[in-house]
Amino acid sequence: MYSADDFAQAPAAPHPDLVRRLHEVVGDAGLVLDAEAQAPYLTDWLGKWRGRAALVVRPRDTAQTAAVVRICHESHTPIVVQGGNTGMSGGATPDASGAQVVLSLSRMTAIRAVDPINNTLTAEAGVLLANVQRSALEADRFFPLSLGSEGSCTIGGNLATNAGGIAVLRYGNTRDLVLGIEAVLPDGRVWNGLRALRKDNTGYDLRNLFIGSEGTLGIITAAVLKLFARPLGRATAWVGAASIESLVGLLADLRASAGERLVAFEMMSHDSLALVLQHVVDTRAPLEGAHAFHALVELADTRQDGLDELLESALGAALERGLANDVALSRSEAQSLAFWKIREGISQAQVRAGKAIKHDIALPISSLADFAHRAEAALRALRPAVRIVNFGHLGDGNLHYNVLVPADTTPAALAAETALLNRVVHDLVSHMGGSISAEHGVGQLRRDEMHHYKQPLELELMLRIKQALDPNQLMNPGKLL
Ligand code: FAD
Ligand code: 2HG
Ligand code: ZN
Repeated sequence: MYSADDFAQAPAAPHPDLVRRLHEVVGDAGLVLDAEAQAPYLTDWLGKWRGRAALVVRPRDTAQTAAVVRICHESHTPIVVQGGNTGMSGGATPDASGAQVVLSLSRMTAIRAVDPINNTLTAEAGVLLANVQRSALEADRFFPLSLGSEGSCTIGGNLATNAGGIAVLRYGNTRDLVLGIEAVLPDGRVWNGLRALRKDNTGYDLRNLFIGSEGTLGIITAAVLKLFARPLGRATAWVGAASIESLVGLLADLRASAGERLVAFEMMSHDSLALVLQHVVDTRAPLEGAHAFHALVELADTRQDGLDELLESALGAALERGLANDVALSRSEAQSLAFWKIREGISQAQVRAGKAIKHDIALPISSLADFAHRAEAALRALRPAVRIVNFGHLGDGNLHYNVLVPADTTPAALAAETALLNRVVHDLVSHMGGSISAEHGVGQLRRDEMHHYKQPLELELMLRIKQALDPNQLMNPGKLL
């Protein structure tokens, strides 16, 4: 993480020969040289990381991307790939050297094909996730990946981070939603793996190497995505509960009674809800009274019949068993949207309330309550007044167990506090068999911790793969490994 002092304001001076050669490939429209125009590419959406770039290149298609990468390969110029720049781990921000080229996929926005019989859609990497969803709906199909950032993140970024989101318990992570990819390798060759097959056992799964590799092995330029039946019925409810244990019990009951129709089970603590109500306009508490924890639950099906009744009777049983203390069933689309606005407002509320030390952890669902108790006890032993913002995708075992510190905390104090609290939370996660990065990736944020929490053998194998694909270390250096 750079401090403001490390960040020189003057733009880097790229080698004129590099500029000339790249200009020959992408033209005026594909080069961003001006310091002001470059600025948004040089920091992340939180302003947490800042860097400089030799220049920003925006190729229009795969051929241009390949030509740009070839030039960078020949001139030993490192590349930072960028999609929508909504990542949470600093993976898309260049370093402070000014030697790196930022390669933005933002002009590669074509939907190449939609095949409703094969249930597939082929999109270029720069297509916004919301546009992939829309194109699927236009073909009377459904693409289920859904994140708070879906209006700004790209499908290439989703693939590169193996993004999760709110429907993982039903449809899986991004990795589970892809059949094939096209990628430009670090030497500029194009691998066409755009197969639209649900069965293909012809050796190592190269596609899955690139998915989740955060721009360190190559550039994903297009993908064949899986489509699903379009859900026409939805039932949404807000649940107040006394504990995470109760919500985990409710989740198990709903999975048993609703099966595949349970598509989302999101959790937030009382403090997370309070933060949204205080900082996000047009939000109000869905339930009267104070509840220690809340869940936003959604069922969906290709037909509406019986869905409301199913949710109502399952939640009625939960109230009787004490798994829920109060319930609000959504009676309209507007009410469902109001519930989701609260859930999706937590990131924004944290930004407005201070600085968040973020933890994006995964554990077996059965361990989540125990983890939350132990983590809180350990944090409070060090910092009795600590502000914990505990929320996340309970349905798939992923908590955003964040800690808020005041906005005026100095960078040095924040760095020290982050190191201390990360160690407390991540040691516990590791001890309990969990992951320190469930869905946001490693980037710069977790890179140094990888040595502590990843098995040496796993790290060694990852380094060997990196060496095999990118021997000159030109793809996103300083990230992930
Ligand atoms: P970027 O931020 O541009 O890049 C992310 C990483 O991928 C970088 O390492 C970059 O180098 C690499 N990369 C980007 N494109 C390519 C490519 N074409 N080829 C190779 N490498 C590439 N994430 C979740 O998982 N779940 C959530 O619920 C979620 N909610 C969010 C809510 C908000 C409000 C915000 C701001 C973010 C949220 N995120 C969430 C994080 C973020 O949106 C995801 O990580 C997303 O997948 C990043 O996509 P992007 O296009 O913005 O990628
Ligand atoms: C979410 O689930 C995102 O809302 C963001 O993954 C989490 O702000 C965060 O820490
Ligand atoms: Zn999340």
